[in-house]
Amino acid sequence: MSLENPQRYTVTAALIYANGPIHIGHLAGCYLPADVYVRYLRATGKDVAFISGTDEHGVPITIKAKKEGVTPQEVVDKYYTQIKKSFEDFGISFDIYSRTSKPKHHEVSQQIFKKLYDDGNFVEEISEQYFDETAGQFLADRYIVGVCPVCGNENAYGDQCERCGSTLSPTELKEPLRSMLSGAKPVLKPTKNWYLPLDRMQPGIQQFIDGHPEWKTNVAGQCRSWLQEGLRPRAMTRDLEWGVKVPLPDTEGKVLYVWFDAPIGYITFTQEWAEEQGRDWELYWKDRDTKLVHFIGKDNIVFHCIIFPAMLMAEGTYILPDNVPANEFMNLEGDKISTSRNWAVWLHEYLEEMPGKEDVLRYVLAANAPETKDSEFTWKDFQGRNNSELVGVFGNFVNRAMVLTQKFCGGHVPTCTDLTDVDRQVLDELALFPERIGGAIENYRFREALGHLMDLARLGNKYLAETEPWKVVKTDENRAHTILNIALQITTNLAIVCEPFLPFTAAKMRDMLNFDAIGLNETGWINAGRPDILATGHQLGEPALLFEKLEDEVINKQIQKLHDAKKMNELATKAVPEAKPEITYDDFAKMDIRIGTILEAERVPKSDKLLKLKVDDGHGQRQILSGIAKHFAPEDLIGKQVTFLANLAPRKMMGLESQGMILMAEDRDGSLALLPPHKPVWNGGTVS
Ligand code: B3M
Ligand code: ZN
Repeated sequence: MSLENPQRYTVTAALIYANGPIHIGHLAGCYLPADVYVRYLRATGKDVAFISGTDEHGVPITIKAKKEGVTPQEVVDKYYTQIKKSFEDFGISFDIYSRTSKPKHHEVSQQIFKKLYDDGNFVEEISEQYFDETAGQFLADRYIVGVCPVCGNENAYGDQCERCGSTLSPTELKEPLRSMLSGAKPVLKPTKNWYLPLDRMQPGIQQFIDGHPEWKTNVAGQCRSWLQEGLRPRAMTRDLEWGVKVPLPDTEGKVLYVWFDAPIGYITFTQEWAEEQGRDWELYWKDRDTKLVHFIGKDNIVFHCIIFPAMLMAEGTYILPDNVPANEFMNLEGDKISTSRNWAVWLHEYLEEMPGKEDVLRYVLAANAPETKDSEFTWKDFQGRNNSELVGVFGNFVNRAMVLTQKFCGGHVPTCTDLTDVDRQVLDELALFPERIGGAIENYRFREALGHLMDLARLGNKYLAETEPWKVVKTDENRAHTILNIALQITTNLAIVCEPFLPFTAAKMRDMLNFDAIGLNETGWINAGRPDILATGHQLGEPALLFEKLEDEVINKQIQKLHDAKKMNELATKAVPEAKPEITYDDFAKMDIRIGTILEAERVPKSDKLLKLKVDDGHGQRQILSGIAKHFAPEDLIGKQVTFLANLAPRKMMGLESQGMILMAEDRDGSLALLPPHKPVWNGGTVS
């Protein structure tokens, strides 16, 4: 069962591998909902530790390093810095953002491993693992390449075939096997590792999961199917160089399994933060009244719902997660987000190209969050939501309330007298919103919460449209003042309850409403719902525009950019053509290759491919037909020196004779380039 009304929270967001930048899928799946949740908790006065950082161990890091020809440490240093900055700039309000390569983390992970070991929680087992004798090391699954038993792909990895998507283990791969490190054939060699006997621990884990019927169905479903299949022992150590060293004698070349040390990162970072803050970290991990919540993407469910809790249970002194509200995936413009195919909207690029629009992205991602099933981001939807919802509804209401007050009341909160039925109805409605929004957030229904938030802005718009203070002011000033007072109270409420979702906008609104003067800050949720937060006479700040319309041009540029990136990526993977069979010098010498100058060029009528060229070949002019009309405008060719094959037998095309062939280089994208000599030479000059 979930804790009733806890006052202390430890909220974690997945430790992403420090091997690449953050994209919108990461935000929508994990970091944004976590941040909304935490901001809401803080606003309601709860004690929260919001913990995250980068996962800097594991094979994904070493693979990236190998690809880029740098050390793993260089990879993680680069991406840690970049990722941390993007999160900060986007307003993800971690209390600490640390990294698992820190010595402190190695110590904490080793301590916990040692305790589990000393208490007899591991099973030692010798197994046969693939070893690369040339490189002198055991091979991680990813480093073994062989033939896929399912589809026959000759380049399947030991953990997965990328052609057919099958999940594999290295021993399932068919011959010939090779090591990605040296190309050598791996051999099986016995090695000792320490296993967490999840099979024996299953009853306890089952009880823990059964105790949480309130978990999201996508999460509960995955847990159920793992348990139904029956848990198997899992090795908590690996034969690798990069990682946290195993704290036992004679374990040279062994490190902790990355999924053992990474979640312990949450604990290490809490300790780090608590030390900085002069707090007691144990309250956040060992006090039964603390609620522990892990935000993750769906690919990490088993690790957070089964394996990490099993580790904590074995350790014995820790609390277990109260909830793991994992999201599904977000797709982009009809296709899966893919780092390797560069099909993504990268956060650091968005922040640079759309300055000041952090909240627009926060809004659109939250509105489309993949809470129960995969969802979709498109730039057109982004534009539509910005223009019709943020500008048209939210911004419009706030702006009208502010500008009208400026105009009719000199920027002071006017007096509220004699409420009408319409006023009372609106205020009664208003009072319900904070709980509606907060309740949805507490239950991890962020889309719903955002919907309520917009309904509050709609309520404000409707109220102004019905009461028309700009007309009423001409005949009944007191009445107009009452209406504006109420509109301002709604605006003030919006400023408070929008903060978890739209923190940048909320800050602007706090300035506009001059919250400082009344001691209201972002933790003022307790006031939300009240119709009298702003006292009569309170001086407002300057109205500012909260959102601006997005033109087609801006959006089309983003769409084009995506498609360009995809194309570049496809080209980068296009192979250089295979070599042709060998020839002799005599074969080569038969060709009479020469330099000439193009004197005339024109399209051949009725042909979209052919150009008719007149070439000065030193002896006179010759006519050459060339299939390059799609690549060059005729006028651009005139006067250019080119290389041509002079002794090609004449051919007829479209009724015209061609005497020779212009030589061209083909670029990766299929475009053509002429081959002029590097300095002008005489026409008829030979090439050999
Ligand atoms: N680094 C996997 C990932 O980046 C892994 C998460 C660890 S959370 C403790 O998706
Ligand atoms: Zn396959």
